[in-house]
Amino acid sequence: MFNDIADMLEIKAESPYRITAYRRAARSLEGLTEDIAAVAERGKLEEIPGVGKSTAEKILEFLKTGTCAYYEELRKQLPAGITTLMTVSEVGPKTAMLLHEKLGIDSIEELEQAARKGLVRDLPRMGAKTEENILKGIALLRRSKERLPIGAVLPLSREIVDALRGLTAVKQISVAGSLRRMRETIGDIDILVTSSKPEKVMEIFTTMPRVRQVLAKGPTRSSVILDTGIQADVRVVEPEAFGAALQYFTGSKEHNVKVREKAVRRGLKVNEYGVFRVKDDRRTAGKTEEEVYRAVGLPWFPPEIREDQGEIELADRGMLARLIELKDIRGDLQMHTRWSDGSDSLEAMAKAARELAYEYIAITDHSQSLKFVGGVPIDEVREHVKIAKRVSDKAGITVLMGTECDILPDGRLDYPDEVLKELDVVVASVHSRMRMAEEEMTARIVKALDNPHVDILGHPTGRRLGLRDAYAVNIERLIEAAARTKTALEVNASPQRLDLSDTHARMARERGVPLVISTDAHNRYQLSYMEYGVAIARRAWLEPRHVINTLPLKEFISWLHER
Ligand code: DGT
Ligand code: CA
Ligand code: CA
Ligand code: ZN
Repeated sequence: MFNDIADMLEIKAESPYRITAYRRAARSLEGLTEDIAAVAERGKLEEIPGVGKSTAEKILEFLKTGTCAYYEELRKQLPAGITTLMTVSEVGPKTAMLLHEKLGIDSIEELEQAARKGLVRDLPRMGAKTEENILKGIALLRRSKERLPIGAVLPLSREIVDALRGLTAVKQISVAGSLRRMRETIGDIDILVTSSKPEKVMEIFTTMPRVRQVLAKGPTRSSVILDTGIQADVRVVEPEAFGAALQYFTGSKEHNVKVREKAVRRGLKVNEYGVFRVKDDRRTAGKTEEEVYRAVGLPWFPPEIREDQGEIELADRGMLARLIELKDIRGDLQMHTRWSDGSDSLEAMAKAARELAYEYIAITDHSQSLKFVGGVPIDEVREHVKIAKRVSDKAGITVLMGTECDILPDGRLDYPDEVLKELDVVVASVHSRMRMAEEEMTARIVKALDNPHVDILGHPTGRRLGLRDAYAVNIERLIEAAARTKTALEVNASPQRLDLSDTHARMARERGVPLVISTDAHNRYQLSYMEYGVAIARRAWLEPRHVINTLPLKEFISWLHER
Protein backbone atom coordinates (compact mmCIF):
# COMPACT_ATOMS: atom_id res chain seq x y z
CA MET A 1 0.00 0.00 0.00
CA PHE A 2 2.83 2.40 0.82
CA ASN A 3 4.38 1.64 -2.57
CA ASP A 4 1.09 2.50 -4.23
CA ILE A 5 0.85 5.69 -2.23
CA ALA A 6 4.34 6.66 -3.38
CA ASP A 7 3.39 5.92 -7.00
CA MET A 8 0.24 7.95 -6.74
CA LEU A 9 2.05 10.88 -5.14
CA GLU A 10 4.53 10.71 -7.98
CA ILE A 11 1.78 10.99 -10.56
CA LYS A 12 0.43 13.98 -8.72
CA ALA A 13 3.98 15.41 -8.76
CA GLU A 14 4.03 15.86 -4.99
CA SER A 15 7.19 16.59 -3.03
CA PRO A 16 9.95 14.05 -3.74
CA TYR A 17 10.70 14.04 -0.01
CA ARG A 18 7.29 12.55 0.83
CA ILE A 19 7.46 10.08 -2.04
CA THR A 20 10.83 8.79 -0.85
CA ALA A 21 9.55 8.51 2.71
CA TYR A 22 6.74 6.14 1.65
CA ARG A 23 9.07 4.09 -0.51
CA ARG A 24 11.52 3.75 2.35
CA ALA A 25 8.80 2.62 4.75
CA ALA A 26 7.54 0.09 2.17
CA ARG A 27 11.00 -1.35 1.67
CA SER A 28 11.48 -1.72 5.40
CA LEU A 29 8.19 -3.55 5.81
CA GLU A 30 9.02 -5.88 2.94
CA GLY A 31 12.21 -6.86 4.75
CA LEU A 32 10.45 -7.49 8.03
CA THR A 33 10.49 -11.13 9.07
CA GLU A 34 8.17 -10.67 12.04
CA ASP A 35 4.42 -10.33 11.72
CA ILE A 36 3.70 -6.60 11.58
CA ALA A 37 0.74 -7.10 13.94
CA ALA A 38 3.09 -8.44 16.61
CA VAL A 39 5.37 -5.39 16.29
CA ALA A 40 2.34 -3.11 16.54
CA GLU A 41 1.12 -4.94 19.62
CA ARG A 42 4.47 -4.31 21.33
CA GLY A 43 4.12 -0.63 20.43
CA LYS A 44 7.41 -0.70 18.51
CA LEU A 45 6.30 0.29 15.01
CA GLU A 46 8.31 3.49 15.03
CA GLU A 47 11.48 1.54 15.77
CA ILE A 48 11.28 0.02 12.29
CA PRO A 49 13.70 2.01 10.12
CA GLY A 50 11.83 4.32 7.79
CA VAL A 51 8.60 4.17 9.76
CA GLY A 52 7.67 7.51 11.34
CA LYS A 53 4.70 8.81 13.28
CA SER A 54 2.41 9.23 10.28
CA THR A 55 3.28 5.90 8.61
CA ALA A 56 2.93 4.11 11.96
CA GLU A 57 -0.57 5.54 12.32
CA LYS A 58 -1.47 4.30 8.86
CA ILE A 59 -0.20 0.82 9.71
CA LEU A 60 -2.36 0.76 12.84
CA GLU A 61 -5.33 1.94 10.83
CA PHE A 62 -4.70 -0.76 8.26
CA LEU A 63 -4.41 -3.48 10.90
CA LYS A 64 -7.72 -2.37 12.39
CA THR A 65 -9.73 -1.72 9.22
CA GLY A 66 -7.93 -3.51 6.40
CA THR A 67 -7.27 -0.27 4.58
CA CYS A 68 -6.41 3.38 5.18
CA ALA A 69 -8.37 6.51 4.40
CA TYR A 70 -5.47 8.43 2.89
CA TYR A 71 -4.77 5.63 0.41
CA GLU A 72 -8.44 5.34 -0.55
CA GLU A 73 -8.61 9.11 -0.99
CA LEU A 74 -5.61 9.15 -3.34
CA ARG A 75 -7.04 6.32 -5.38
CA LYS A 76 -10.31 8.16 -5.84
CA GLN A 77 -8.43 11.11 -7.28
CA LEU A 78 -6.78 8.96 -9.94
CA PRO A 79 -8.41 7.31 -12.92
CA ALA A 80 -9.10 3.63 -12.15
CA GLY A 81 -6.60 1.21 -13.63
CA ILE A 82 -3.53 3.40 -13.27
CA THR A 83 -2.17 1.44 -10.32
CA THR A 84 -2.92 -1.81 -12.15
CA LEU A 85 -0.92 -0.68 -15.17
CA MET A 86 2.00 0.13 -12.91
CA THR A 87 2.38 -3.51 -11.87
CA VAL A 88 3.98 -4.10 -15.30
CA SER A 89 7.72 -3.77 -14.76
CA GLU A 90 8.21 -1.34 -17.67
CA VAL A 91 5.38 0.97 -16.68
CA GLY A 92 6.03 3.75 -14.16
CA PRO A 93 3.49 6.28 -12.91
CA LYS A 94 4.12 8.78 -15.71
CA THR A 95 3.82 6.17 -18.46
CA ALA A 96 0.65 4.85 -16.87
CA MET A 97 -0.89 8.32 -16.94
CA LEU A 98 0.20 8.81 -20.53
CA LEU A 99 -1.33 5.49 -21.60
CA HIS A 100 -4.54 6.38 -19.86
CA GLU A 101 -4.82 9.92 -21.18
CA LYS A 102 -3.73 9.37 -24.78
CA LEU A 103 -5.07 5.87 -25.45
CA GLY A 104 -7.73 5.38 -22.79
CA ILE A 105 -5.98 2.26 -21.46
CA ASP A 106 -7.10 1.09 -18.01
CA SER A 107 -6.25 -2.60 -17.86
CA ILE A 108 -3.37 -4.95 -18.62
CA GLU A 109 -5.44 -6.58 -21.41
CA GLU A 110 -6.02 -3.22 -23.10
CA LEU A 111 -2.35 -2.38 -22.76
CA GLU A 112 -1.37 -5.67 -24.35
CA GLN A 113 -3.72 -5.15 -27.28
CA ALA A 114 -2.50 -1.60 -27.87
CA ALA A 115 1.15 -2.67 -27.75
CA ARG A 116 0.46 -5.55 -30.15
CA LYS A 117 -1.14 -3.14 -32.58
CA GLY A 118 1.90 -0.87 -32.35
CA LEU A 119 -0.06 2.02 -30.86
CA VAL A 120 2.20 2.53 -27.86
CA ARG A 121 5.41 3.30 -29.73
CA ASP A 122 4.05 6.57 -31.11
CA LEU A 123 3.42 8.13 -27.72
CA PRO A 124 5.87 10.83 -26.55
CA ARG A 125 9.13 9.42 -25.05
CA MET A 126 8.20 5.86 -26.07
CA GLY A 127 9.36 3.92 -29.14
CA ALA A 128 9.39 0.40 -30.59
CA LYS A 129 11.89 -0.80 -27.98
CA THR A 130 9.77 0.36 -25.03
CA GLU A 131 6.70 -1.16 -26.61
CA GLU A 132 8.47 -4.50 -26.91
CA ASN A 133 9.64 -4.26 -23.31
CA ILE A 134 6.09 -3.58 -22.17
CA LEU A 135 4.94 -6.80 -23.86
CA LYS A 136 7.79 -8.69 -22.23
CA GLY A 137 6.86 -7.13 -18.88
CA ILE A 138 3.26 -8.31 -19.29
CA ALA A 139 4.37 -11.86 -20.12
CA LEU A 140 6.67 -11.89 -17.10
CA LEU A 141 3.92 -10.58 -14.83
CA ARG A 142 1.56 -13.33 -15.97
CA ARG A 143 4.16 -16.04 -15.52
CA SER A 144 5.15 -14.81 -12.07
CA LYS A 145 1.58 -15.43 -10.95
CA GLU A 146 1.58 -19.05 -12.10
CA ARG A 147 2.97 -21.97 -10.19
CA LEU A 148 5.72 -23.84 -12.04
CA PRO A 149 6.35 -27.61 -12.05
CA ILE A 150 9.15 -28.55 -9.68
CA GLY A 151 11.22 -29.90 -12.58
CA ALA A 152 11.49 -26.38 -13.97
CA VAL A 153 12.44 -24.86 -10.62
CA LEU A 154 14.73 -27.26 -8.76
CA PRO A 155 17.71 -27.07 -11.19
CA LEU A 156 17.38 -23.28 -11.30
CA SER A 157 17.32 -22.98 -7.52
CA ARG A 158 20.40 -25.19 -7.27
CA GLU A 159 22.22 -22.92 -9.66
CA ILE A 160 21.46 -19.93 -7.44
CA VAL A 161 22.21 -21.72 -4.18
CA ASP A 162 25.52 -23.06 -5.54
CA ALA A 163 26.58 -19.61 -6.71
CA LEU A 164 25.77 -18.07 -3.32
CA ARG A 165 27.34 -20.93 -1.40
CA GLY A 166 30.60 -20.19 -3.16
CA LEU A 167 30.81 -16.72 -1.61
CA THR A 168 32.98 -16.26 1.45
CA ALA A 169 30.28 -13.93 2.82
CA VAL A 170 27.82 -16.87 2.98
CA LYS A 171 28.10 -19.23 5.95
CA GLN A 172 25.00 -21.43 5.97
CA ILE A 173 22.50 -21.67 3.13
CA SER A 174 19.37 -23.69 2.44
CA VAL A 175 16.24 -23.56 0.35
CA ALA A 176 13.01 -23.47 2.33
CA GLY A 177 9.31 -23.33 1.41
CA SER A 178 7.50 -25.64 -0.97
CA LEU A 179 10.73 -26.37 -2.81
CA ARG A 180 12.30 -27.94 0.27
CA ARG A 181 9.07 -29.86 0.80
CA MET A 182 9.34 -30.95 -2.86
CA ARG A 183 5.78 -30.09 -3.77
CA GLU A 184 4.96 -30.88 -7.39
CA THR A 185 4.45 -27.22 -8.25
CA ILE A 186 6.25 -24.24 -6.79
CA GLY A 187 4.89 -20.73 -6.20
CA ASP A 188 8.19 -19.06 -5.42
CA ILE A 189 11.73 -19.98 -4.36
CA ASP A 190 12.67 -19.27 -0.74
CA ILE A 191 16.34 -19.21 0.27
CA LEU A 192 17.79 -18.63 3.75
CA VAL A 193 21.38 -17.70 4.54
CA THR A 194 23.52 -16.65 7.46
CA SER A 195 26.23 -14.15 6.71
CA SER A 196 28.62 -11.71 8.27
CA LYS A 197 28.16 -9.44 5.24
CA PRO A 198 24.44 -9.39 4.38
CA GLU A 199 24.68 -6.35 2.05
CA LYS A 200 27.26 -8.15 -0.05
CA VAL A 201 25.02 -11.23 -0.38
CA MET A 202 22.08 -9.04 -1.41
CA GLU A 203 24.17 -7.16 -3.94
CA ILE A 204 25.32 -10.37 -5.61
CA PHE A 205 21.92 -12.05 -5.47
CA THR A 206 20.04 -9.13 -7.04
CA THR A 207 22.58 -8.79 -9.86
CA MET A 208 22.77 -12.45 -10.89
CA PRO A 209 22.53 -13.00 -14.65
CA ARG A 210 19.13 -14.70 -14.47
CA VAL A 211 17.51 -11.83 -12.59
CA ARG A 212 15.00 -9.92 -14.75
CA GLN A 213 13.41 -7.64 -12.19
CA VAL A 214 14.29 -6.64 -8.64
CA LEU A 215 11.09 -6.37 -6.63
CA ALA A 216 12.72 -5.45 -3.34
CA LYS A 217 16.24 -5.09 -2.08
CA GLY A 218 16.82 -4.64 1.63
CA PRO A 219 19.55 -5.40 4.15
CA THR A 220 18.00 -8.73 5.24
CA ARG A 221 15.56 -9.62 2.49
CA SER A 222 15.51 -9.29 -1.28
CA SER A 223 13.03 -10.49 -3.88
CA VAL A 224 13.61 -10.85 -7.59
CA ILE A 225 11.89 -12.28 -10.63
CA LEU A 226 14.06 -14.71 -12.59
CA ASP A 227 14.11 -15.22 -16.35
CA THR A 228 11.62 -18.09 -16.18
CA GLY A 229 9.14 -15.75 -14.51
CA ILE A 230 9.43 -17.26 -11.03
CA GLN A 231 10.06 -15.15 -7.96
CA ALA A 232 12.99 -15.87 -5.66
CA ASP A 233 13.38 -14.51 -2.12
CA VAL A 234 16.60 -14.50 -0.13
CA ARG A 235 16.53 -13.82 3.59
CA VAL A 236 19.56 -13.31 5.82
CA VAL A 237 19.02 -14.53 9.38
CA GLU A 238 21.10 -14.67 12.57
CA PRO A 239 23.12 -17.88 13.06
CA GLU A 240 21.41 -18.43 16.45
CA ALA A 241 18.07 -18.42 14.64
CA PHE A 242 18.95 -20.33 11.47
CA GLY A 243 17.18 -23.53 12.53
CA ALA A 244 14.12 -21.63 13.71
CA ALA A 245 13.94 -19.61 10.49
CA LEU A 246 14.44 -22.75 8.40
CA GLN A 247 11.65 -24.50 10.30
CA TYR A 248 9.35 -21.49 9.96
CA PHE A 249 9.97 -20.75 6.29
CA THR A 250 9.90 -24.39 5.22
CA GLY A 251 6.28 -24.57 6.32
CA SER A 252 3.84 -25.74 5.50
CA LYS A 253 1.82 -23.11 7.26
CA GLU A 254 -0.60 -25.82 8.43
CA HIS A 255 2.20 -27.98 9.83
CA ASN A 256 3.59 -24.98 11.67
CA VAL A 257 0.23 -24.17 13.22
CA LYS A 258 0.26 -27.63 14.81
CA VAL A 259 3.84 -27.17 16.02
CA ARG A 260 2.94 -23.87 17.64
CA GLU A 261 -0.06 -25.44 19.39
CA LYS A 262 2.28 -28.03 20.91
CA ALA A 263 4.58 -25.28 22.07
CA VAL A 264 1.80 -23.30 23.71
CA ARG A 265 0.84 -26.31 25.83
CA ARG A 266 4.41 -26.37 27.15
CA GLY A 267 4.44 -22.68 27.98
CA LEU A 268 6.59 -21.99 24.91
CA LYS A 269 6.32 -19.74 21.91
CA VAL A 270 7.79 -20.58 18.47
CA ASN A 271 8.56 -18.09 15.75
CA GLU A 272 11.22 -17.60 13.09
CA TYR A 273 13.66 -16.33 15.74
CA GLY A 274 13.55 -19.36 17.99
CA VAL A 275 11.67 -21.13 20.74
CA PHE A 276 11.04 -18.89 23.77
CA ARG A 277 9.69 -19.45 27.27
CA VAL A 278 6.52 -17.41 27.59
CA LYS A 279 7.13 -16.46 31.24
CA ASP A 280 10.49 -14.71 30.77
CA ASP A 281 10.96 -14.60 26.99
CA ARG A 282 14.16 -16.65 27.26
CA ARG A 283 15.26 -18.42 24.11
CA THR A 284 15.57 -22.18 24.57
CA ALA A 285 16.28 -23.25 20.97
CA GLY A 286 16.91 -21.86 17.50
CA LYS A 287 20.26 -22.85 16.07
CA THR A 288 19.12 -26.05 14.36
CA GLU A 289 15.76 -27.48 13.31
CA GLU A 290 16.34 -30.58 15.46
CA GLU A 291 16.75 -28.31 18.48
CA VAL A 292 13.52 -26.47 17.68
CA TYR A 293 11.46 -29.64 17.31
CA ARG A 294 13.05 -31.20 20.39
CA ALA A 295 12.18 -28.13 22.48
CA VAL A 296 8.49 -28.64 21.74
CA GLY A 297 8.67 -32.41 22.29
CA LEU A 298 8.69 -33.53 18.68
CA PRO A 299 11.14 -35.43 16.49
CA TRP A 300 12.60 -33.78 13.39
CA PHE A 301 10.31 -34.18 10.38
CA PRO A 302 11.52 -34.73 6.82
CA PRO A 303 10.39 -31.59 4.94
CA GLU A 304 8.40 -33.63 2.41
CA ILE A 305 5.85 -34.70 5.02
CA ARG A 306 5.35 -31.34 6.73
CA GLU A 307 1.84 -30.93 5.34
CA ASP A 308 -0.36 -31.54 8.39
CA GLN A 309 -1.63 -34.78 6.89
CA GLY A 310 -1.37 -36.58 10.22
CA GLU A 311 2.42 -36.56 10.58
CA ILE A 312 2.36 -34.85 14.00
CA GLU A 313 -0.15 -37.38 15.36
CA LEU A 314 1.98 -40.20 13.91
CA ALA A 315 5.05 -38.84 15.70
CA ASP A 316 3.07 -38.60 18.95
CA ARG A 317 2.43 -42.32 18.69
CA GLY A 318 6.15 -42.85 18.05
CA MET A 319 5.44 -44.30 14.62
CA LEU A 320 7.39 -41.99 12.36
CA ALA A 321 9.33 -44.44 10.17
CA ARG A 322 12.38 -43.88 8.00
CA LEU A 323 11.18 -42.79 4.58
CA ILE A 324 12.60 -44.13 1.35
CA GLU A 325 15.77 -42.40 0.09
CA LEU A 326 17.49 -42.28 -3.27
CA LYS A 327 20.19 -44.66 -2.03
CA ASP A 328 17.56 -47.36 -1.38
CA ILE A 329 16.77 -47.62 -5.10
CA ARG A 330 18.45 -50.65 -6.71
CA GLY A 331 17.01 -50.57 -10.18
CA ASP A 332 15.07 -48.54 -12.70
CA LEU A 333 12.13 -50.30 -14.34
CA GLN A 334 11.08 -48.05 -17.18
CA MET A 335 13.40 -46.61 -19.84
CA HIS A 336 13.48 -46.24 -23.61
CA THR A 337 16.31 -46.74 -26.08
CA ARG A 338 16.85 -46.06 -29.78
CA TRP A 339 14.82 -49.20 -30.43
CA SER A 340 11.78 -46.95 -29.98
CA ASP A 341 11.77 -43.22 -29.14
CA GLY A 342 14.81 -43.03 -26.84
CA SER A 343 18.04 -41.43 -28.01
CA ASP A 344 20.68 -43.71 -26.46
CA SER A 345 21.60 -47.34 -27.08
CA LEU A 346 20.87 -50.13 -24.62
CA GLU A 347 24.61 -50.31 -23.87
CA ALA A 348 24.76 -46.61 -23.02
CA MET A 349 21.73 -46.85 -20.74
CA ALA A 350 23.21 -49.89 -18.99
CA LYS A 351 26.54 -48.15 -18.48
CA ALA A 352 24.89 -45.02 -17.08
CA ALA A 353 22.72 -47.11 -14.74
CA ARG A 354 25.75 -48.99 -13.47
CA GLU A 355 27.40 -45.68 -12.69
CA LEU A 356 24.39 -44.93 -10.49
CA ALA A 357 25.29 -48.16 -8.63
CA TYR A 358 22.06 -49.90 -9.62
CA GLU A 359 21.90 -53.69 -9.62
CA TYR A 360 19.38 -54.00 -12.42
CA ILE A 361 17.40 -52.14 -15.05
CA ALA A 362 14.52 -53.02 -17.33
CA ILE A 363 14.58 -51.88 -20.94
CA THR A 364 10.99 -51.03 -21.83
CA ASP A 365 10.60 -49.73 -25.35
CA HIS A 366 7.18 -49.05 -26.83
CA SER A 367 5.05 -51.84 -28.31
CA GLN A 368 4.13 -52.51 -31.93
CA SER A 369 1.06 -50.36 -32.55
CA LEU A 370 2.63 -47.14 -31.25
CA LYS A 371 4.19 -46.45 -34.64
CA PHE A 372 4.63 -42.71 -34.08
CA VAL A 373 7.15 -43.46 -31.31
CA GLY A 374 8.82 -46.34 -33.11
CA GLY A 375 6.93 -49.17 -31.43
CA VAL A 376 8.85 -52.46 -31.76
CA PRO A 377 7.43 -55.24 -34.03
CA ILE A 378 7.23 -58.75 -32.55
CA ASP A 379 10.14 -60.34 -34.44
CA GLU A 380 12.41 -57.53 -33.30
CA VAL A 381 11.37 -57.97 -29.66
CA ARG A 382 12.66 -61.53 -29.81
CA GLU A 383 15.94 -60.25 -31.24
CA HIS A 384 16.18 -57.61 -28.48
CA VAL A 385 15.78 -60.27 -25.77
CA LYS A 386 18.95 -61.95 -27.05
CA ILE A 387 20.90 -58.69 -27.25
CA ALA A 388 19.87 -57.71 -23.71
CA LYS A 389 21.05 -61.06 -22.44
CA ARG A 390 24.47 -60.58 -24.08
CA VAL A 391 24.88 -57.04 -22.71
CA SER A 392 23.72 -58.17 -19.29
CA ASP A 393 26.44 -60.80 -19.12
CA LYS A 394 29.27 -58.31 -19.55
CA ALA A 395 27.90 -54.92 -18.42
CA GLY A 396 28.30 -55.40 -14.68
CA ILE A 397 24.59 -54.80 -14.23
CA THR A 398 21.61 -57.05 -14.84
CA VAL A 399 19.72 -55.89 -17.90
CA LEU A 400 16.18 -57.23 -17.83
CA MET A 401 14.22 -57.24 -21.03
CA GLY A 402 10.85 -55.63 -20.85
CA THR A 403 8.30 -53.61 -22.72
CA GLU A 404 6.10 -50.63 -22.13
CA CYS A 405 3.19 -52.40 -23.69
CA ASP A 406 0.30 -50.29 -24.87
CA ILE A 407 -3.09 -51.01 -23.36
CA LEU A 408 -5.37 -51.12 -26.41
CA PRO A 409 -8.74 -49.33 -26.27
CA ASP A 410 -10.54 -52.59 -25.44
CA GLY A 411 -8.15 -53.43 -22.58
CA ARG A 412 -6.22 -56.10 -24.45
CA LEU A 413 -2.44 -55.72 -24.60
CA ASP A 414 -0.52 -54.75 -27.71
CA TYR A 415 1.54 -58.00 -27.73
CA PRO A 416 0.08 -61.50 -27.50
CA ASP A 417 0.64 -63.44 -24.27
CA GLU A 418 3.26 -65.71 -25.80
CA VAL A 419 5.46 -62.64 -26.45
CA LEU A 420 4.80 -61.08 -23.03
CA LYS A 421 5.68 -64.42 -21.44
CA GLU A 422 9.20 -64.23 -22.86
CA LEU A 423 9.85 -60.81 -21.32
CA ASP A 424 11.17 -60.26 -17.80
CA VAL A 425 9.22 -57.10 -17.00
CA VAL A 426 5.93 -55.95 -18.51
CA VAL A 427 4.90 -52.34 -17.91
CA ALA A 428 1.44 -51.68 -19.33
CA SER A 429 0.36 -48.12 -20.10
CA VAL A 430 -2.34 -46.13 -21.87
CA HIS A 431 -1.12 -43.92 -24.74
CA SER A 432 -4.11 -43.71 -27.06
CA ARG A 433 -7.82 -42.87 -26.94
CA MET A 434 -7.35 -40.86 -23.76
CA ARG A 435 -10.71 -39.15 -23.97
CA MET A 436 -12.78 -42.20 -23.13
CA ALA A 437 -15.52 -41.88 -20.54
CA GLU A 438 -14.43 -42.71 -17.00
CA GLU A 439 -16.36 -45.98 -16.79
CA GLU A 440 -14.92 -47.25 -20.07
CA MET A 441 -11.37 -46.18 -19.24
CA THR A 442 -11.51 -47.78 -15.81
CA ALA A 443 -12.77 -51.06 -17.26
CA ARG A 444 -10.07 -50.92 -19.95
CA ILE A 445 -7.25 -50.58 -17.43
CA VAL A 446 -8.69 -53.05 -14.93
CA LYS A 447 -8.83 -55.62 -17.75
CA ALA A 448 -5.14 -55.04 -18.43
CA LEU A 449 -4.34 -55.47 -14.74
CA ASP A 450 -6.11 -58.81 -14.88
CA ASN A 451 -3.61 -60.05 -17.44
CA PRO A 452 -1.19 -62.15 -15.36
CA HIS A 453 1.78 -61.06 -17.49
CA VAL A 454 1.40 -57.41 -16.53
CA ASP A 455 3.77 -56.55 -13.68
CA ILE A 456 3.45 -52.78 -13.50
CA LEU A 457 0.86 -50.21 -14.53
CA GLY A 458 2.86 -47.33 -16.07
CA HIS A 459 1.98 -43.64 -15.41
CA PRO A 460 -1.45 -44.69 -14.12
CA THR A 461 -3.40 -41.44 -14.73
CA GLY A 462 -1.69 -40.18 -17.90
CA ARG A 463 -1.30 -36.59 -16.78
CA ARG A 464 1.38 -34.28 -18.22
CA LEU A 465 2.06 -31.46 -15.79
CA GLY A 466 1.02 -28.11 -17.23
CA LEU A 467 0.09 -29.73 -20.58
CA ARG A 468 -2.64 -32.27 -20.16
CA ASP A 469 -4.92 -33.36 -17.36
CA ALA A 470 -5.21 -36.96 -16.25
CA TYR A 471 -7.64 -39.01 -18.27
CA ALA A 472 -10.98 -39.71 -16.65
CA VAL A 473 -10.45 -42.79 -14.52
CA ASN A 474 -11.68 -44.10 -11.19
CA ILE A 475 -8.42 -44.24 -9.27
CA GLU A 476 -10.00 -46.05 -6.30
CA ARG A 477 -11.01 -48.92 -8.56
CA LEU A 478 -7.56 -49.05 -10.17
CA ILE A 479 -5.98 -49.29 -6.74
CA GLU A 480 -8.44 -51.99 -5.75
CA ALA A 481 -7.66 -53.98 -8.91
CA ALA A 482 -3.91 -53.56 -8.37
CA ALA A 483 -4.27 -54.83 -4.80
CA ARG A 484 -6.32 -57.83 -5.96
CA THR A 485 -3.96 -58.78 -8.80
CA LYS A 486 -0.82 -57.79 -6.86
CA THR A 487 0.23 -55.60 -9.76
CA ALA A 488 2.59 -52.73 -8.94
CA LEU A 489 1.58 -49.15 -9.64
CA GLU A 490 4.28 -46.90 -11.04
CA VAL A 491 5.36 -43.59 -9.63
CA ASN A 492 6.62 -42.15 -12.89
CA ALA A 493 9.51 -39.89 -11.87
CA SER A 494 9.67 -37.85 -15.04
CA PRO A 495 9.12 -34.25 -13.91
CA GLN A 496 6.70 -33.83 -16.81
CA ARG A 497 4.50 -36.52 -15.29
CA LEU A 498 4.94 -37.27 -11.57
CA ASP A 499 2.25 -39.91 -11.93
CA LEU A 500 1.06 -41.36 -9.51
CA SER A 501 0.85 -38.11 -7.59
CA ASP A 502 1.80 -38.00 -3.91
CA THR A 503 -1.82 -38.29 -2.79
CA HIS A 504 -2.59 -41.25 -5.04
CA ALA A 505 0.65 -43.02 -4.10
CA ARG A 506 -0.33 -42.66 -0.48
CA MET A 507 -3.75 -44.13 -1.18
CA ALA A 508 -2.07 -47.08 -2.89
CA ARG A 509 0.23 -47.58 0.08
CA GLU A 510 -2.71 -47.63 2.47
CA ARG A 511 -4.39 -50.41 0.48
CA GLY A 512 -1.21 -52.50 0.45
CA VAL A 513 -0.53 -52.05 -3.27
CA PRO A 514 3.12 -52.54 -4.28
CA LEU A 515 4.71 -49.48 -5.86
CA VAL A 516 7.69 -48.95 -8.14
CA ILE A 517 9.52 -45.72 -8.91
CA SER A 518 10.76 -45.48 -12.52
CA THR A 519 12.24 -42.65 -14.53
CA ASP A 520 10.80 -43.36 -18.00
CA ALA A 521 14.19 -42.05 -19.19
CA HIS A 522 14.47 -41.40 -22.93
CA ASN A 523 18.22 -40.81 -22.70
CA ARG A 524 20.94 -41.67 -20.19
CA TYR A 525 20.83 -38.29 -18.43
CA GLN A 526 17.19 -38.67 -17.58
CA LEU A 527 18.02 -41.59 -15.31
CA SER A 528 18.65 -38.82 -12.77
CA TYR A 529 14.89 -38.11 -12.67
CA MET A 530 14.76 -40.79 -9.98
CA GLU A 531 15.20 -37.99 -7.45
CA TYR A 532 11.78 -36.53 -8.29
CA GLY A 533 10.11 -39.90 -7.99
CA VAL A 534 11.70 -40.53 -4.62
CA ALA A 535 10.48 -37.11 -3.48
CA ILE A 536 6.91 -37.97 -4.49
CA ALA A 537 7.28 -41.29 -2.69
CA ARG A 538 8.48 -39.55 0.47
CA ARG A 539 5.56 -37.13 0.30
CA ALA A 540 3.37 -40.27 0.12
CA TRP A 541 5.04 -41.57 3.32
CA LEU A 542 6.58 -44.53 1.48
CA GLU A 543 9.25 -46.56 3.22
CA PRO A 544 11.68 -48.83 1.36
CA ARG A 545 9.43 -51.83 2.06
CA HIS A 546 6.61 -50.29 0.00
CA VAL A 547 8.72 -49.93 -3.13
CA ILE A 548 9.57 -53.03 -5.16
CA ASN A 549 12.67 -51.64 -6.86
CA THR A 550 14.42 -51.29 -3.50
CA LEU A 551 14.63 -55.10 -3.45
CA PRO A 552 18.00 -56.74 -4.13
CA LEU A 553 18.10 -58.45 -7.53
CA LYS A 554 17.33 -61.97 -6.30
CA GLU A 555 14.32 -60.88 -4.30
CA PHE A 556 13.12 -58.70 -7.13
CA ILE A 557 13.28 -61.67 -9.51
CA SER A 558 11.36 -63.80 -7.01
CA TRP A 559 8.71 -61.09 -6.81
CA LEU A 560 8.37 -61.24 -10.59
CA HIS A 561 8.09 -65.02 -10.49
CA GLU A 562 5.68 -65.23 -7.56
CA ARG A 563 3.21 -63.07 -9.30
P1 DGT B 1 4.64 -21.68 -2.56
O1 DGT B 1 5.71 -20.66 -2.57
O2 DGT B 1 3.29 -21.11 -2.82
O3 DGT B 1 4.92 -22.84 -3.44
O4 DGT B 1 4.52 -22.29 -1.07
P2 DGT B 1 5.43 -22.02 0.21
O5 DGT B 1 5.04 -23.03 1.22
O6 DGT B 1 6.86 -21.95 -0.17
O7 DGT B 1 4.88 -20.63 0.73
P3 DGT B 1 5.57 -19.19 0.83
O8 DGT B 1 6.67 -19.01 -0.13
O9 DGT B 1 4.44 -18.23 0.81
O10 DGT B 1 6.14 -19.15 2.31
C1 DGT B 1 7.17 -20.03 2.72
C2 DGT B 1 6.87 -20.58 4.10
O11 DGT B 1 6.89 -19.53 5.06
C3 DGT B 1 5.50 -21.21 4.26
O12 DGT B 1 5.48 -22.56 3.87
C4 DGT B 1 5.25 -21.04 5.73
C5 DGT B 1 5.92 -19.75 6.05
N1 DGT B 1 4.95 -18.63 6.03
C6 DGT B 1 4.81 -17.73 5.06
N2 DGT B 1 3.86 -16.85 5.37
C7 DGT B 1 3.36 -17.21 6.55
C8 DGT B 1 2.35 -16.69 7.42
O13 DGT B 1 1.69 -15.68 7.14
N3 DGT B 1 2.15 -17.35 8.58
C9 DGT B 1 2.86 -18.45 8.91
N4 DGT B 1 2.62 -19.07 10.04
N5 DGT B 1 3.81 -18.95 8.14
C10 DGT B 1 4.07 -18.35 6.98
CA1 CA C 1 7.74 -20.48 -1.68
CA1 CA D 1 8.15 -16.90 -0.58
ZN1 ZN E 1 4.52 -44.26 -21.59
